[in-house]
Amino acid sequence: MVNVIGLGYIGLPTALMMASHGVEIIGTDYNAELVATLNAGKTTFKEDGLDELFQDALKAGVKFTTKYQVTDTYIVSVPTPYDKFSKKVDAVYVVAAVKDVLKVAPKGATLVIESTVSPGTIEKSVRPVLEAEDRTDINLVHAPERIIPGNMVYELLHNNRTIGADDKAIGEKVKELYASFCQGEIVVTDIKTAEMTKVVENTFRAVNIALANELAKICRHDNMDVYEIIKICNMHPRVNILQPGPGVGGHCISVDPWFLVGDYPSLAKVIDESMKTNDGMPDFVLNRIYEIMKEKGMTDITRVGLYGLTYKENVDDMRESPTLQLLESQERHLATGLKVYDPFISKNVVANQYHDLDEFLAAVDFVVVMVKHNEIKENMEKLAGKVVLDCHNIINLPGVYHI
Ligand code: SAJ
Repeated sequence: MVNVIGLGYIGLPTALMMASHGVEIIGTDYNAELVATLNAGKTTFKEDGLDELFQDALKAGVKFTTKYQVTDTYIVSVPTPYDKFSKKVDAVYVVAAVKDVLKVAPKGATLVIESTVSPGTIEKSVRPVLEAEDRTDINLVHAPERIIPGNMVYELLHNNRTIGADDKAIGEKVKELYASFCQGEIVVTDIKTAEMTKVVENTFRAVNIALANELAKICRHDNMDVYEIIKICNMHPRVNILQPGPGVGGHCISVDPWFLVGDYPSLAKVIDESMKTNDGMPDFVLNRIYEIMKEKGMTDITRVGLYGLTYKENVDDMRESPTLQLLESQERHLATGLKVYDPFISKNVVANQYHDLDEFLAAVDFVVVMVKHNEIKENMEKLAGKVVLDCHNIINLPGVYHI
């Protein structure tokens, strides 16, 4: 039996996927409300294919509880926040989960950590816990998750995986467990390498997006079309530039690269600058709104609306969302009034928020497309006659502004 600790964005799909592939699974979370929701047969967030997977897993006997189980294998998938000032990873939840596991884990059990951590964190923060409790019999493994919100179920099945272990034989055993559902290649390596690869993957994407964002600024300055330029460059067989946007959100690409800056401040220069470039994009968009309003002779900020609140398209996840960052920046400039709408956010989370596309569009003259949800692509004609700032180059109407 495998006890999955932490039933959030990663732990829940992982637990369900393993259960539906014949692994006996008990999921544990300290949040009693979340456990009650799952036990009432409901999932806790929206994700393509998750509800179907949940039903399969229930049929296969998956269970949810707040209690840690006595078993031979644990998978820890709890969040790893970072300290905004030092930029270092804060392994507090991982350490707390490990301590709780140690209270019940039998001798020789395997403890797999899926949570993203910076290189050396397991050595510095987790191993000392085992040593202090005299539990060096526990086998430590790091199997960083790699799935993308919006396509989690597919990616869990198909992505290649990395398993880092002290002991190759234990690594191979864990590989077998993941191979129960994972159709990708599974590489076994050491723990620190596994930690580093995960952070580097997200850093690669962050630096690439930062390049696209910087190109967008250069092109804006000299009146060139950044999208046309990136499209042509990407026709080169060895060039693959990502897309500029209104900022980088989510809990990974906008966070993990900071771990390297926090741990290696004098070495991680390109990464540091890239992160600052991406973090500066919501302000850049705010400034574009100002410029366009001036050009159009508009003065009423309450006639300007932001389309999209989530950190990316077609998900309901708002963590580190560029729109929230832009609104915060507006507030910091002692301004208010921007209207907001997102089809995926039914609760009121910000001021002046709308819950119906038509009502939202009726209330504004200027629409800023912050997120490229399918909804706006399918209703593009409704933007005709409005001033539009399209931060993703998806609106095919005359006179549209870009970042
Ligand atoms: N973005 C751009 N331009 C682009 C692509 C993305 O501005 O060309 C923005 C998005 O709008 C979004 C942010 O970047 O705000 C991040 O979105 P994303 O879809 O690129 O990635 P995440 O954060 O949802 O998921 C990433 C994935 N990592 C990589 O692709 C290297 C995923 O595989 C990881 O599992 C996940 O981070 C994680 O948990 O680490």
